[in-house]
Amino acid sequence: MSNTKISRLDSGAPDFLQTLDALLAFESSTDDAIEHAVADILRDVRARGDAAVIDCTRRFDRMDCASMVELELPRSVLDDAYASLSDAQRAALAEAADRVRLYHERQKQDSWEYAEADGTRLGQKVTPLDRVGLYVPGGRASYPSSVLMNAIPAKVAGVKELIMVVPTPGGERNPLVLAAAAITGVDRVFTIGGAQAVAALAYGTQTIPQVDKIVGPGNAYVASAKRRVFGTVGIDMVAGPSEVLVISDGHGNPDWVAMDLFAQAEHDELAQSILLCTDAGFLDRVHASIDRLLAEMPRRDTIAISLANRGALIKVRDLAEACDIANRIAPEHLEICTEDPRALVESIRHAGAMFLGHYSVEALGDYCAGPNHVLPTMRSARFSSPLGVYDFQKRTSILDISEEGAQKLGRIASVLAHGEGLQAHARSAEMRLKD
Ligand code: HSO
Ligand code: ZN
Repeated sequence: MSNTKISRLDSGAPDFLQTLDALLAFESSTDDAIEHAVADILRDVRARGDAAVIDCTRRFDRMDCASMVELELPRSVLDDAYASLSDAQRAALAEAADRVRLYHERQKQDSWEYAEADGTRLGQKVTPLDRVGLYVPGGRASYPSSVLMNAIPAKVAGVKELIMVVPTPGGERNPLVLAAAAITGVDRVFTIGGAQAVAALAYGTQTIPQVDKIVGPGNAYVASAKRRVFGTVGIDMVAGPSEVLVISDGHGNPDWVAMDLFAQAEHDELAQSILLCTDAGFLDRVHASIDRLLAEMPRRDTIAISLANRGALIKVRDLAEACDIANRIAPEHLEICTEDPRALVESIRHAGAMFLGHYSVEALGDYCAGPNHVLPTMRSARFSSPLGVYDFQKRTSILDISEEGAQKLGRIASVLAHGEGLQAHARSAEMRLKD
Protein backbone atom coordinates (compact mmCIF):
# COMPACT_ATOMS: atom_id res chain seq x y z
CA MET A 1 0.00 0.00 0.00
CA SER A 2 1.36 3.42 -0.95
CA ASN A 3 1.92 5.71 1.97
CA THR A 4 3.71 8.83 0.69
CA LYS A 5 1.23 11.65 0.77
CA ILE A 6 0.47 13.01 -2.70
CA SER A 7 -2.91 13.88 -4.27
CA ARG A 8 -4.38 11.07 -6.39
CA LEU A 9 -6.85 12.54 -8.86
CA ASP A 10 -8.96 11.29 -11.75
CA SER A 11 -9.83 13.60 -14.60
CA GLY A 12 -13.24 11.91 -14.77
CA ALA A 13 -14.24 13.15 -11.31
CA PRO A 14 -16.95 15.85 -11.43
CA ASP A 15 -14.92 18.38 -9.43
CA PHE A 16 -11.62 17.59 -11.17
CA LEU A 17 -10.98 21.00 -12.74
CA GLN A 18 -11.66 22.88 -9.50
CA THR A 19 -9.35 20.54 -7.62
CA LEU A 20 -6.66 21.00 -10.27
CA ASP A 21 -6.97 24.79 -10.23
CA ALA A 22 -6.73 24.82 -6.44
CA LEU A 23 -3.57 22.75 -6.66
CA LEU A 24 -2.06 25.12 -9.21
CA ALA A 25 -3.05 28.31 -7.41
CA PHE A 26 -0.02 30.02 -6.06
CA GLU A 27 -0.15 33.53 -4.74
CA SER A 28 3.29 35.04 -4.51
CA SER A 29 2.22 36.48 -1.19
CA THR A 30 3.27 40.05 -0.62
CA ASP A 31 4.28 40.27 2.99
CA ASP A 32 3.85 43.79 4.38
CA ALA A 33 6.88 43.53 6.64
CA ILE A 34 9.08 42.56 3.70
CA GLU A 35 7.65 45.30 1.50
CA HIS A 36 8.36 47.97 4.12
CA ALA A 37 11.87 46.73 4.83
CA VAL A 38 12.67 46.67 1.11
CA ALA A 39 11.27 50.16 0.52
CA ASP A 40 13.48 51.48 3.34
CA ILE A 41 16.58 49.78 1.99
CA LEU A 42 15.99 51.10 -1.54
CA ARG A 43 15.54 54.63 -0.21
CA ASP A 44 18.67 54.40 1.92
CA VAL A 45 20.88 53.04 -0.88
CA ARG A 46 19.58 55.65 -3.26
CA ALA A 47 20.41 58.42 -0.79
CA ARG A 48 23.68 57.20 0.70
CA GLY A 49 25.09 54.82 -1.92
CA ASP A 50 28.08 52.74 -0.84
CA ALA A 51 27.69 53.63 2.86
CA ALA A 52 24.16 52.20 2.94
CA VAL A 53 25.21 49.03 1.10
CA ILE A 54 28.08 48.55 3.55
CA ASP A 55 25.75 49.00 6.54
CA CYS A 56 23.21 46.50 5.17
CA THR A 57 25.94 44.00 4.35
CA ARG A 58 27.24 44.24 7.91
CA ARG A 59 23.74 43.81 9.30
CA PHE A 60 22.37 41.05 7.07
CA ASP A 61 25.48 39.19 5.92
CA ARG A 62 27.71 39.69 8.99
CA MET A 63 30.48 41.14 6.83
CA ASP A 64 32.44 44.00 8.27
CA CYS A 65 34.23 46.25 5.87
CA ALA A 66 35.39 49.83 5.74
CA SER A 67 34.94 50.44 2.04
CA MET A 68 33.10 49.06 -0.94
CA VAL A 69 36.42 48.14 -2.55
CA GLU A 70 36.69 45.26 -0.08
CA LEU A 71 33.41 43.89 -1.35
CA GLU A 72 34.62 43.55 -4.93
CA LEU A 73 36.37 40.32 -5.86
CA PRO A 74 39.41 40.82 -8.05
CA ARG A 75 39.76 38.69 -11.18
CA SER A 76 42.46 36.61 -9.48
CA VAL A 77 39.95 35.36 -6.89
CA LEU A 78 37.66 34.10 -9.67
CA ASP A 79 40.56 32.43 -11.46
CA ASP A 80 41.73 30.85 -8.19
CA ALA A 81 38.22 29.51 -7.60
CA TYR A 82 38.31 27.92 -11.05
CA ALA A 83 41.76 26.46 -10.38
CA SER A 84 40.61 25.06 -7.03
CA LEU A 85 37.98 22.79 -8.63
CA SER A 86 38.55 19.13 -9.32
CA ASP A 87 39.39 18.19 -12.91
CA ALA A 88 35.93 16.63 -13.25
CA GLN A 89 34.23 19.81 -12.02
CA ARG A 90 36.26 22.02 -14.32
CA ALA A 91 35.54 19.81 -17.31
CA ALA A 92 31.81 19.58 -16.51
CA LEU A 93 31.49 23.33 -16.09
CA ALA A 94 33.42 24.04 -19.28
CA GLU A 95 31.45 21.54 -21.33
CA ALA A 96 28.13 22.77 -20.00
CA ALA A 97 29.14 26.36 -20.79
CA ASP A 98 30.17 25.42 -24.35
CA ARG A 99 26.87 23.67 -25.02
CA VAL A 100 24.80 26.51 -23.59
CA ARG A 101 26.80 28.98 -25.69
CA LEU A 102 26.31 26.99 -28.91
CA TYR A 103 22.57 26.81 -28.36
CA HIS A 104 22.24 30.51 -27.61
CA GLU A 105 24.41 31.58 -30.56
CA ARG A 106 21.45 30.55 -32.71
CA GLN A 107 19.17 33.02 -30.97
CA LYS A 108 21.15 36.06 -32.03
CA GLN A 109 18.97 38.44 -33.95
CA ASP A 110 20.43 40.56 -36.71
CA SER A 111 19.53 44.02 -37.81
CA TRP A 112 17.59 44.19 -41.06
CA GLU A 113 16.47 46.72 -43.63
CA TYR A 114 14.36 46.65 -46.78
CA ALA A 115 13.96 49.09 -49.63
CA GLU A 116 10.79 50.21 -51.37
CA ALA A 117 10.59 51.11 -55.07
CA ASP A 118 10.63 54.87 -54.34
CA GLY A 119 13.93 54.59 -52.46
CA THR A 120 12.47 54.59 -48.95
CA ARG A 121 14.35 52.25 -46.66
CA LEU A 122 12.90 50.83 -43.46
CA GLY A 123 14.62 48.66 -40.94
CA GLN A 124 15.39 47.56 -37.47
CA LYS A 125 18.72 47.93 -35.70
CA VAL A 126 19.53 45.41 -32.95
CA THR A 127 21.74 46.63 -30.10
CA PRO A 128 22.91 44.72 -27.03
CA LEU A 129 22.29 46.25 -23.62
CA ASP A 130 25.30 48.20 -22.34
CA ARG A 131 25.36 46.98 -18.78
CA VAL A 132 23.55 44.14 -17.02
CA GLY A 133 23.42 43.13 -13.35
CA LEU A 134 23.24 39.43 -12.52
CA TYR A 135 21.87 38.51 -9.11
CA VAL A 136 23.07 35.17 -7.73
CA PRO A 137 21.58 34.04 -4.42
CA GLY A 138 23.77 32.89 -1.56
CA GLY A 139 23.08 29.82 0.53
CA ARG A 140 21.03 26.82 -0.47
CA ALA A 141 19.80 28.10 -3.83
CA SER A 142 23.20 29.37 -5.02
CA TYR A 143 23.45 27.54 -8.33
CA PRO A 144 26.52 27.73 -10.58
CA SER A 145 24.31 26.45 -13.39
CA SER A 146 22.20 29.60 -13.05
CA VAL A 147 25.32 31.72 -13.53
CA LEU A 148 25.86 29.92 -16.85
CA MET A 149 22.23 30.26 -17.89
CA ASN A 150 22.13 34.01 -17.23
CA ALA A 151 25.64 35.11 -18.10
CA ILE A 152 26.08 33.22 -21.37
CA PRO A 153 23.08 34.63 -23.25
CA ALA A 154 24.04 38.11 -22.06
CA LYS A 155 27.57 37.72 -23.40
CA VAL A 156 26.37 36.10 -26.64
CA ALA A 157 24.09 39.09 -27.12
CA GLY A 158 27.14 41.35 -26.80
CA VAL A 159 26.45 42.97 -23.42
CA LYS A 160 29.52 45.11 -22.75
CA GLU A 161 29.62 44.92 -18.98
CA LEU A 162 28.13 42.17 -16.85
CA ILE A 163 28.17 42.82 -13.11
CA MET A 164 27.43 39.95 -10.77
CA VAL A 165 26.34 40.32 -7.17
CA VAL A 166 26.37 37.36 -4.81
CA PRO A 167 25.97 37.56 -1.04
CA THR A 168 28.59 35.68 0.99
CA PRO A 169 27.07 35.57 4.48
CA GLY A 170 29.80 35.34 7.07
CA GLY A 171 32.35 35.54 4.25
CA GLU A 172 31.56 32.09 2.92
CA ARG A 173 32.13 31.89 -0.84
CA ASN A 174 30.88 29.24 -3.26
CA PRO A 175 33.89 28.33 -5.48
CA LEU A 176 31.68 26.76 -8.18
CA VAL A 177 29.68 29.97 -8.50
CA LEU A 178 32.87 32.05 -8.76
CA ALA A 179 34.37 29.60 -11.26
CA ALA A 180 31.22 29.83 -13.37
CA ALA A 181 31.62 33.62 -13.33
CA ALA A 182 35.26 33.24 -14.40
CA ILE A 183 34.49 31.12 -17.46
CA THR A 184 31.46 33.06 -18.67
CA GLY A 185 33.21 36.42 -18.85
CA VAL A 186 31.42 38.15 -15.97
CA ASP A 187 33.25 41.49 -15.76
CA ARG A 188 32.93 42.42 -12.09
CA VAL A 189 31.75 40.57 -8.98
CA PHE A 190 30.58 42.18 -5.74
CA THR A 191 29.89 40.10 -2.64
CA ILE A 192 26.67 41.84 -1.76
CA GLY A 193 23.10 40.60 -1.86
CA GLY A 194 19.51 41.23 -0.85
CA ALA A 195 17.50 44.34 -1.66
CA GLN A 196 20.63 46.47 -1.11
CA ALA A 197 22.40 44.77 -4.03
CA VAL A 198 19.39 45.26 -6.30
CA ALA A 199 19.23 48.91 -5.26
CA ALA A 200 22.96 49.43 -5.86
CA LEU A 201 22.66 48.00 -9.38
CA ALA A 202 19.48 49.91 -10.17
CA TYR A 203 20.57 53.34 -8.92
CA GLY A 204 24.35 53.01 -9.02
CA THR A 205 26.60 53.99 -6.11
CA GLN A 206 30.01 55.63 -5.90
CA THR A 207 31.57 52.23 -6.64
CA ILE A 208 28.89 50.17 -8.35
CA PRO A 209 27.88 51.37 -11.79
CA GLN A 210 24.20 51.70 -12.61
CA VAL A 211 23.04 48.88 -14.88
CA ASP A 212 20.31 48.84 -17.51
CA LYS A 213 18.72 45.52 -16.57
CA ILE A 214 18.83 43.15 -13.60
CA VAL A 215 18.38 39.39 -14.07
CA GLY A 216 18.65 36.35 -11.85
CA PRO A 217 16.66 34.64 -9.10
CA GLY A 218 16.46 35.65 -5.47
CA ASN A 219 14.46 35.41 -2.26
CA ALA A 220 11.32 37.40 -1.39
CA TYR A 221 13.38 40.54 -0.58
CA VAL A 222 15.18 40.39 -3.90
CA ALA A 223 11.94 39.74 -5.81
CA SER A 224 10.26 42.69 -4.11
CA ALA A 225 13.26 44.96 -4.79
CA LYS A 226 13.32 43.94 -8.45
CA ARG A 227 9.63 44.73 -8.83
CA ARG A 228 10.16 48.13 -7.24
CA VAL A 229 13.11 49.19 -9.39
CA PHE A 230 11.41 48.05 -12.59
CA GLY A 231 11.10 51.09 -14.82
CA THR A 232 14.36 52.59 -13.57
CA VAL A 233 15.95 49.45 -14.98
CA GLY A 234 14.62 46.44 -16.87
CA ILE A 235 14.16 43.15 -15.02
CA ASP A 236 13.68 39.56 -16.11
CA MET A 237 10.55 37.79 -14.95
CA VAL A 238 10.10 37.37 -11.23
CA ALA A 239 10.18 33.60 -10.94
CA GLY A 240 7.83 31.50 -8.84
CA PRO A 241 8.54 28.01 -7.51
CA SER A 242 9.84 25.50 -10.06
CA GLU A 243 7.38 23.08 -11.71
CA VAL A 244 7.43 19.86 -13.68
CA LEU A 245 4.58 18.11 -15.45
CA VAL A 246 5.14 14.58 -16.73
CA ILE A 247 2.84 13.02 -19.33
CA SER A 248 3.00 9.23 -19.44
CA ASP A 249 1.21 6.53 -21.42
CA GLY A 250 2.33 3.85 -18.98
CA HIS A 251 5.49 3.00 -20.91
CA GLY A 252 8.85 3.38 -19.27
CA ASN A 253 10.32 2.88 -15.85
CA PRO A 254 8.26 4.09 -12.86
CA ASP A 255 11.46 4.69 -10.86
CA TRP A 256 12.64 7.15 -13.50
CA VAL A 257 9.38 9.06 -13.35
CA ALA A 258 9.40 9.07 -9.54
CA MET A 259 12.94 10.47 -9.48
CA ASP A 260 12.03 13.15 -12.05
CA LEU A 261 9.21 14.25 -9.74
CA PHE A 262 11.67 14.28 -6.81
CA ALA A 263 14.17 16.34 -8.81
CA GLN A 264 11.64 19.12 -8.96
CA ALA A 265 10.33 18.67 -5.44
CA GLU A 266 13.79 18.84 -3.85
CA HIS A 267 14.20 22.44 -5.01
CA ASP A 268 11.70 23.84 -2.59
CA GLU A 269 8.71 22.93 -0.46
CA LEU A 270 6.56 24.98 -2.83
CA ALA A 271 7.90 23.32 -6.00
CA GLN A 272 5.27 21.44 -7.99
CA SER A 273 5.54 17.94 -9.48
CA ILE A 274 2.56 16.50 -11.35
CA LEU A 275 2.18 13.26 -13.33
CA LEU A 276 -0.60 12.75 -15.89
CA CYS A 277 -0.98 9.13 -16.96
CA THR A 278 -3.43 7.17 -19.08
CA ASP A 279 -2.64 3.93 -17.21
CA ALA A 280 -3.93 3.50 -13.63
CA GLY A 281 -1.59 0.58 -12.98
CA PHE A 282 1.43 2.69 -13.92
CA LEU A 283 0.30 5.45 -11.53
CA ASP A 284 0.27 2.86 -8.72
CA ARG A 285 3.74 1.71 -9.71
CA VAL A 286 5.06 5.27 -9.66
CA HIS A 287 3.49 5.78 -6.23
CA ALA A 288 5.21 2.60 -5.01
CA SER A 289 8.52 3.85 -6.45
CA ILE A 290 8.02 7.14 -4.61
CA ASP A 291 7.53 5.24 -1.34
CA ARG A 292 10.62 3.14 -1.86
CA LEU A 293 12.98 5.82 -3.20
CA LEU A 294 12.02 8.70 -0.94
CA ALA A 295 13.77 7.25 2.11
CA GLU A 296 17.12 7.33 0.28
CA MET A 297 16.92 11.02 -0.58
CA PRO A 298 19.01 13.44 1.51
CA ARG A 299 16.39 16.13 0.89
CA ARG A 300 13.46 13.78 1.66
CA ASP A 301 11.83 16.24 4.05
CA THR A 302 11.62 18.97 1.42
CA ILE A 303 10.49 16.46 -1.20
CA ALA A 304 7.79 14.99 1.05
CA ILE A 305 6.34 18.41 1.89
CA SER A 306 6.42 19.53 -1.73
CA LEU A 307 4.70 16.34 -2.94
CA ALA A 308 2.12 16.43 -0.14
CA ASN A 309 1.19 20.08 -0.69
CA ARG A 310 1.56 20.64 -4.39
CA GLY A 311 2.18 17.27 -6.05
CA ALA A 312 -0.35 15.07 -7.84
CA LEU A 313 -0.66 11.74 -9.64
CA ILE A 314 -3.53 12.10 -12.08
CA LYS A 315 -5.30 9.44 -14.12
CA VAL A 316 -6.36 10.84 -17.48
CA ARG A 317 -8.61 9.37 -20.17
CA ASP A 318 -6.20 9.58 -23.08
CA LEU A 319 -3.20 11.51 -24.36
CA ALA A 320 -5.39 14.13 -26.04
CA GLU A 321 -6.88 14.97 -22.66
CA ALA A 322 -3.38 14.99 -21.15
CA CYS A 323 -2.41 17.66 -23.69
CA ASP A 324 -5.49 19.75 -22.85
CA ILE A 325 -4.63 19.60 -19.16
CA ALA A 326 -0.98 20.39 -19.89
CA ASN A 327 -2.04 23.50 -21.82
CA ARG A 328 -4.21 24.56 -18.89
CA ILE A 329 -1.29 24.12 -16.50
CA ALA A 330 1.24 25.77 -18.88
CA PRO A 331 4.08 24.11 -16.96
CA GLU A 332 7.61 25.41 -16.69
CA HIS A 333 8.96 21.96 -17.63
CA LEU A 334 6.98 19.33 -19.53
CA GLU A 335 8.36 15.81 -19.86
CA ILE A 336 6.56 13.69 -22.44
CA CYS A 337 7.41 10.10 -21.49
CA THR A 338 5.39 8.23 -24.08
CA GLU A 339 6.11 5.78 -26.90
CA ASP A 340 5.72 8.49 -29.53
CA PRO A 341 6.37 11.85 -27.84
CA ARG A 342 6.69 13.72 -31.14
CA ALA A 343 3.03 12.95 -31.83
CA LEU A 344 2.04 15.28 -28.97
CA VAL A 345 4.31 18.22 -29.76
CA GLU A 346 1.82 19.77 -32.15
CA SER A 347 -0.91 19.78 -29.47
CA ILE A 348 1.20 21.40 -26.75
CA ARG A 349 0.88 25.17 -26.92
CA HIS A 350 1.93 26.32 -23.46
CA ALA A 351 5.11 25.04 -21.82
CA GLY A 352 8.45 26.61 -20.92
CA ALA A 353 10.45 23.63 -22.17
CA MET A 354 9.40 20.26 -23.59
CA PHE A 355 11.49 17.17 -22.89
CA LEU A 356 10.69 14.44 -25.40
CA GLY A 357 11.04 10.75 -24.58
CA HIS A 358 12.39 8.74 -21.69
CA TYR A 359 15.95 10.05 -21.98
CA SER A 360 15.15 13.75 -22.23
CA VAL A 361 15.03 14.35 -18.54
CA GLU A 362 14.78 17.75 -16.92
CA ALA A 363 18.04 17.40 -14.99
CA LEU A 364 19.96 17.34 -18.27
CA GLY A 365 18.26 20.53 -19.33
CA ASP A 366 18.88 22.10 -15.92
CA TYR A 367 22.63 21.74 -16.32
CA CYS A 368 24.06 21.12 -19.69
CA ALA A 369 21.92 20.18 -22.71
CA GLY A 370 22.07 23.73 -24.05
CA PRO A 371 18.64 25.39 -23.78
CA ASN A 372 18.15 27.85 -20.95
CA HIS A 373 16.90 26.65 -17.57
CA VAL A 374 15.39 30.03 -16.70
CA LEU A 375 11.83 29.34 -17.79
CA PRO A 376 8.39 30.87 -17.30
CA THR A 377 6.74 29.66 -14.06
CA MET A 378 3.27 30.06 -12.54
CA ARG A 379 1.44 29.44 -15.85
CA SER A 380 3.23 32.36 -17.48
CA ALA A 381 4.30 30.07 -20.34
CA ARG A 382 0.93 31.17 -21.76
CA PHE A 383 2.54 34.49 -22.62
CA SER A 384 6.28 34.29 -22.06
CA SER A 385 9.36 32.39 -23.11
CA PRO A 386 12.62 30.98 -21.79
CA LEU A 387 15.37 33.48 -20.95
CA GLY A 388 17.50 34.00 -24.03
CA VAL A 389 19.76 36.23 -26.06
CA TYR A 390 16.76 38.34 -27.05
CA ASP A 391 16.36 39.41 -23.40
CA PHE A 392 19.73 41.16 -23.66
CA GLN A 393 19.16 42.80 -27.03
CA LYS A 394 16.85 45.62 -27.92
CA ARG A 395 15.62 47.01 -31.19
CA THR A 396 15.59 50.47 -32.71
CA SER A 397 13.43 51.21 -35.74
CA ILE A 398 15.05 52.91 -38.74
CA LEU A 399 13.10 55.15 -41.12
CA ASP A 400 14.97 56.51 -44.12
CA ILE A 401 12.24 58.05 -46.29
CA SER A 402 13.03 59.32 -49.78
CA GLU A 403 11.66 62.56 -51.18
CA GLU A 404 9.33 60.54 -53.38
CA GLY A 405 8.27 58.37 -50.45
CA ALA A 406 7.43 61.47 -48.42
CA GLN A 407 4.91 62.52 -51.11
CA LYS A 408 2.87 59.36 -50.77
CA LEU A 409 3.21 59.06 -46.99
CA GLY A 410 2.66 62.79 -46.44
CA ARG A 411 -0.83 62.60 -47.91
CA ILE A 412 -1.80 59.65 -45.75
CA ALA A 413 -0.34 61.21 -42.59
CA SER A 414 -2.03 64.53 -43.29
CA VAL A 415 -5.49 62.95 -43.49
CA LEU A 416 -4.97 60.94 -40.30
CA ALA A 417 -3.43 63.88 -38.41
CA HIS A 418 -6.41 66.11 -39.24
CA GLY A 419 -8.64 63.30 -38.03
CA GLU A 420 -6.82 63.35 -34.70
CA GLY A 421 -6.99 67.14 -34.50
CA LEU A 422 -3.20 67.44 -34.52
CA GLN A 423 -2.46 70.36 -36.85
CA ALA A 424 1.29 70.50 -36.33
CA HIS A 425 1.56 66.85 -37.29
CA ALA A 426 -0.43 67.52 -40.45
CA ARG A 427 1.63 70.58 -41.39
CA SER A 428 5.01 68.95 -40.82
CA ALA A 429 3.95 66.18 -43.21
CA GLU A 430 2.37 68.63 -45.70
CA MET A 431 5.41 70.95 -45.78
CA ARG A 432 7.35 68.17 -47.46
CA LEU A 433 4.81 67.81 -50.27
CA LYS A 434 6.04 69.24 -53.57
CA ASP A 435 2.77 70.69 -54.92
N1 HSO B 1 15.17 23.41 -12.21
C1 HSO B 1 15.66 24.75 -11.93
C2 HSO B 1 17.07 24.98 -12.39
C3 HSO B 1 18.12 24.25 -11.64
N2 HSO B 1 18.07 22.97 -11.28
C4 HSO B 1 19.34 24.70 -11.23
C5 HSO B 1 19.20 22.65 -10.67
N3 HSO B 1 19.97 23.69 -10.65
C6 HSO B 1 14.72 25.74 -12.62
O1 HSO B 1 14.50 25.46 -13.94
ZN1 ZN C 1 16.29 21.83 -11.18
